[in-house]
Formats: sequence, C-alpha cells, structure tokens
Amino acid sequence: MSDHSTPSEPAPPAAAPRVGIVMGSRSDWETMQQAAARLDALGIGHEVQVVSAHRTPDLLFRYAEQAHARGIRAIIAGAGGAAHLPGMLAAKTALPVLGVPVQSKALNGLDSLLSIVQMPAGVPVATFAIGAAGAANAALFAASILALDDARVREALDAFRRRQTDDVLAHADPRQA
Ligand code: RP5
Repeated sequence: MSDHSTPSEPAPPAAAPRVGIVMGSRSDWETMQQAAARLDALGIGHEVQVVSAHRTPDLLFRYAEQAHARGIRAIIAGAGGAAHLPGMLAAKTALPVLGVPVQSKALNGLDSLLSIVQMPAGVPVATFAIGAAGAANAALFAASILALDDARVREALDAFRRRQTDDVLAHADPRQA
C-alpha cells in the first residue's frame, strides 16, 4: 500500500500499548485526554496512568525503567506548576519523552512550560504547547515516531492530515457555518 492510500478504518489498537500517557495528577486528565483521543483515532494502543514526580517518586522511577521492556516507544508526560515529571522520566529512560505543560491556575501554565522546556543539555524533553493543543500535538508527534517503521500508523497519520486539509479547504469562507 502506498504512503498516500486511504485506509477505510483506523488500524485496531495493538495488544500491547506502544505509547504511555502519564500525568502528575488526576486533575491533568482534562488536558491529557486530548492526547488519548488522538491516539484512539489513529488506532495506536496506549496506556494512561497518574505518575507524580513529587507524590509518587518511586513509581516514576519504576515506570521509566520498565517502559521500554513493556513495549512502550514514546512517553507523553503532562504536568503543571513545578512540572518535574517529564524531565525526571527523561533522566531515567532513553525513550522519547514528550512533555505537555498543563495550564496552571496561578500562572496560566507559564510555570509548567518553563519547568518542562528548560532542560539541561544531555537530558532532552520534547516540549509542546501549553494545554489541550500541546496534548493533541504530543500524540501526533508520538504517532510520527511510530510511523517511521509502522506503515499502518503512517497511513493513518497521512489520512488524518489529508482530512484536516480538506476540511479547511471546504470551509474557507469564515462567514459560512
Ligand atoms: C502537578 O501539580 C500536577 O501535574 C498538576 O498539574 C498540579 C496540581 O495537582 P493537583 O493539586 O490538582 O493534584 O503535580
């Protein structure tokens, strides 16, 4: 099948999750569900778990150490405020860590963004936009990583991009509903 063919349905999720979505608190789910929804739409198996850098540090270390062996190929980590979760995960695993700054109440997520993006050289975290757009894009980026050696994911991603473009072109006049 070519890169530009249109699959009739998204690929069914693989049995073992390939993307881990973690977040510092249950309160982050409203944002992080955007990532899960995108992966669902692309048929990419994923898992979701609260893992707090501050409240469950031992779990964070276990999660990071075991993720690759369990088949995880990218970790999307959302956190707000003093958002240490993505950076600490990246310190404990060589898997790609995709950081999503959750919009905090006190500082609107600027604290989260700076906490996640300002990593010291040697321990990279790919940092996305604050809030829902960042969560959605982190999922699409994780899909791009998987698509490098998974044709079904590549086809699902290509189809999504085509639909998105077609939708904009079909509704080019903003005065029309
Ligand atoms: C961070 O603190 C979490 O990622 C969350 O964004 C923020 C607030 O957590 P809760 O007090 O709502 O549990 O660790």
